Amino acid sequence: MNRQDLDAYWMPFTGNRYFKDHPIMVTGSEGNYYVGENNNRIFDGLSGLWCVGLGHCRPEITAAVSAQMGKLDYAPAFQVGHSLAFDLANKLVSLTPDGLDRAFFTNSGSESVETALKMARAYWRQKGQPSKTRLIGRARGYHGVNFGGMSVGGIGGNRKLFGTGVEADHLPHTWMPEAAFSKGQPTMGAERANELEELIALHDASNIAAVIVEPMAGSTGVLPPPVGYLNKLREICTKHDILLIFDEVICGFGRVGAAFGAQAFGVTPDLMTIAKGLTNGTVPMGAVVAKTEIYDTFMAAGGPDYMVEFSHGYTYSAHPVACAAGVASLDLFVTDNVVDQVNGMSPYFEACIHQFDDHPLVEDVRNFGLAGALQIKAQDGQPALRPFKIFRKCWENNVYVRCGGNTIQLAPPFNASKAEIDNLFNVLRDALNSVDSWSL
Ligand code: PXG
Ligand code: PLP
Repeated sequence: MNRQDLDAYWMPFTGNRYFKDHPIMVTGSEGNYYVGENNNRIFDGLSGLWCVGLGHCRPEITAAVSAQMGKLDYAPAFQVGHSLAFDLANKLVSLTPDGLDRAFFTNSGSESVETALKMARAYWRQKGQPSKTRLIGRARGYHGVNFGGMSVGGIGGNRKLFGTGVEADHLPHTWMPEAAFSKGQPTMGAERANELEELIALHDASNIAAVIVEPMAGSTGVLPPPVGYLNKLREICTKHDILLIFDEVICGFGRVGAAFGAQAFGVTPDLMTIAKGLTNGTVPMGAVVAKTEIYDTFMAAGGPDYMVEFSHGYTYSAHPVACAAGVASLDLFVTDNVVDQVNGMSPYFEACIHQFDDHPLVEDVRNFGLAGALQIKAQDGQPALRPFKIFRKCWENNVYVRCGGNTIQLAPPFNASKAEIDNLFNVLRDALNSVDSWSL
């Protein structure tokens, strides 16, 4: 493409100026690989943006989506149903923890977060406790980019340009230098959950609607929860009648070696937000799964039966094509035995990633399930520079890894072989070793 043909598209979360001077493009995808412009095959070391865990262009999903396009391309989301939406909800709640049995569909993780936050506030209002409106997130939490999610999120760079959002407080993050190079969950840091008691002392539980956290923070650099941390959050929320929301957008559908983070870490939230793996990334879709009691509260307070109980929804909620992709993806999640795949490969992945523990440019290595991150030492006071260069170097060598802040993040497809994992880490090591001899 000519340089000027790249101008019109304002790319998301991208350094547009560097990109358009040094574009990298994909032309196709198959299995665990992208096809590059020279017909080269590029290993997908982050499963897209954490969403294509089942691998690309799975024929079962392609067939379901193609057939759906020719059969029912759109259905009004409000006041009209189609059977795939109900099928998908049933399959979804068969995977979520017992008691989380009501699914509300959205089109992305960000929309799922907005939906869950609104559900939480409205729930308390319907229960006759309208002062319970405050929302609590966590430093280094990522909950998408819309106003609510941005506000409960704990990433300065995603907030500082955008002015006042939704009022929110933040728990401290769980990263501790003393726990660097932990394998899997750190054994220290659970006490940071007690900060929730401090926020409750400050605001009073009668003013707090919900706490939202990722079970394992993903995009801020793979931060597995310290052992016991989520249990403490659960106990405190239960004690004070505060809803606990797990943002499972990355953890969901196998990445952490269970259907959801809730099962992997043995803690059940009141609401969970999901997206990404729900359709294996193929068609945009998300969902909020709520406890039955939350749904029942809305129904009981809803007035006459024909009245809308929850004034919320999207034109494309439960879009038929997305539902077709979702049903096919959840079927593959089961028939591929994704949970076994991930638990089978994660010890090898852990051993490989921790071979970087003594690398001079690496200041922490974190992993859980088939997710991992290398925290890279800053260069010239620029924490994101080396990771960006490493990403570009790996790409040149036909491996896609993600740079985010001061980290390199890895989330290979669930069926990645040992040879593919070896190649991923070999290319990454070469990039780390040569990164300082190369300037942008
Ligand atoms: N919550 C969590 C926990 C997420 O990881 C969202 C909400 C928002 O989802 P949408 O679909 O609106 O993007 C996410 C998304 C990265 C990366 O590089 C991570 C995400 C998105 C893009 C890049 O790690 N997570
Ligand atoms: N803006 C306008 C003018 C609309 O009419 C609508 C939906 O009807 C929206 C925004 C919201 O769009 P969506 O339902 O796709 O989120």
